[in-house]
Amino acid sequence: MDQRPDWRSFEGRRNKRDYLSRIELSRRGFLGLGAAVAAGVATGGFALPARHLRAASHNVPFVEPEVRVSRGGVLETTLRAAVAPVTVAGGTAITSVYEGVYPAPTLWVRPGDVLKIHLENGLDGITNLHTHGFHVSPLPPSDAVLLHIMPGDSYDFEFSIPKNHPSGTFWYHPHFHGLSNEQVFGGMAGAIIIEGDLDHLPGVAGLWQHLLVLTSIELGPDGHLLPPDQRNQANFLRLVNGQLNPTISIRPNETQRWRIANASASTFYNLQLDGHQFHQIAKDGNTLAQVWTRDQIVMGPGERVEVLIQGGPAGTYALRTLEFVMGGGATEPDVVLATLVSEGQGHGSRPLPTALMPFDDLSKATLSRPPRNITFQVKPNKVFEIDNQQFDEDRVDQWVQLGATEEWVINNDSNVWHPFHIHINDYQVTAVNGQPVTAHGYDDTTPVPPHGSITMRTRFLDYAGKFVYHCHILPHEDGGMMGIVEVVDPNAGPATASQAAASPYYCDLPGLASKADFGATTDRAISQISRDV
Ligand SMILES: [Cu+2]
Repeated sequence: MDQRPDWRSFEGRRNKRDYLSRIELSRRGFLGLGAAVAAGVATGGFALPARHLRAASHNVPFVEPEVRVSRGGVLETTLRAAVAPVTVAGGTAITSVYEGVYPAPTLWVRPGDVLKIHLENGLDGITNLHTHGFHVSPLPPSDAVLLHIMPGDSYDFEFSIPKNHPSGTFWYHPHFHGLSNEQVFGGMAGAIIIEGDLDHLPGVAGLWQHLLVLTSIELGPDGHLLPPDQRNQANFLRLVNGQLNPTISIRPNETQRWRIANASASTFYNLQLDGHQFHQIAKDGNTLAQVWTRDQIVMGPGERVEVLIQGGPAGTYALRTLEFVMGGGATEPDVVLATLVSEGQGHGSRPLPTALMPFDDLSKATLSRPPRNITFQVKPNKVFEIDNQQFDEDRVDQWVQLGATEEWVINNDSNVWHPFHIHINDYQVTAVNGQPVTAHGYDDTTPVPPHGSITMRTRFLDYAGKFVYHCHILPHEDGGMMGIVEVVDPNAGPATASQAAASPYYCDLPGLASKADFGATTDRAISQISRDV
């Protein structure tokens, strides 16, 4: 009954058959793997001279990950995490992936759907799963990143996506503290598309879409990840859907919608499409209030943007990431990510949308308490901290009352960029380095400048429980730059408190050191939980 993708989304010069052939193409790529693996092994595996290949690859047709679509309000699927030979940049890598593909399959759902994921851990390390950008429960079996899914075990996640959930581009990846970087860097990352309001807006509906999953990786001659101490960020292969510099085609004047996800573990991009502008319509799965046209877009790890591209005159254009100074002596290099070829019969140009979707402006909202200050710190010997503490899964760093409207100032007390990310509830950036800014919409991930700050406002709506906020450069996160927020429902009766106590999340309440922060109602709820523990 429920036929998705909604083919109306793919009207224009292509139709359902074209779309299916596109999936078929990626399937063929998958089926062709066997031969590629054999060849890779026979020739000693993978030997990618990074910079060399960057220039060498031409006319690689752009492919997109396999799509798994919900039917009748449910998407039930298995994600098996295991080390497998996969096609990366046209060669064979042997790395940790989901479902034997790099990047992972795209999950396509709608607001109100239930997403059921049977996660099998075929790795030799602990793993779990995070739905980045989802506003869903942080309690098991939902977006519970404090879960430990042991090697050989499996787990059935179930994400109930609210009916009023924003539509847009999201992604999933493992989140087990200490192994997040290795697993994501290896290739465990995939996109999630929530189809909804945005897809029906005039000027957006019916556009041909492309998904660009940006990842980076560094492989040794044997096709395995280089050991961490041998990696050099400047040499990472910067891939689009696992491909090195694929070719995307467009017609002159045609408008396409590109969903771009930075699913890399630690790479910043400074995107530019030569000869074109980005007409941005969404950020982090949130539709902007109006189209934001710009020449370059900086994207830290974890961020997503959706942009409209209007095909330029016939010709070839580079989608590149420009040099970006990370700080601390590190610089991201200028690399061509993909090539846009504008060719064929000119397309009747379509007007760009102007107004998109209003958002709930929190800049004048009444706050439930004084602002919180959170500070990212880098200490000697690669010790990464927030507020002078490394992550501890048994400690709650911020207690929040369910329904509260809060302002958080995220300070960066170091000389490198750190992308801030918080789970479950998105936020509105209201100031950068103390200077007020007018937001275009909500974020879930925002780069915090070196020795600077961002100020954001957020509402802790709908879901009580523990979740995390952290730097999304995953080596920093694994190094300790993460904290736990616990949202407590002040109206939770004894039954709820007792359920909470039965959850492993509540079995180890920390000392109530920051108790002074709480209002009386929150105190009461905490004391109920404590008694049950
Ligand atoms: Cu960081």
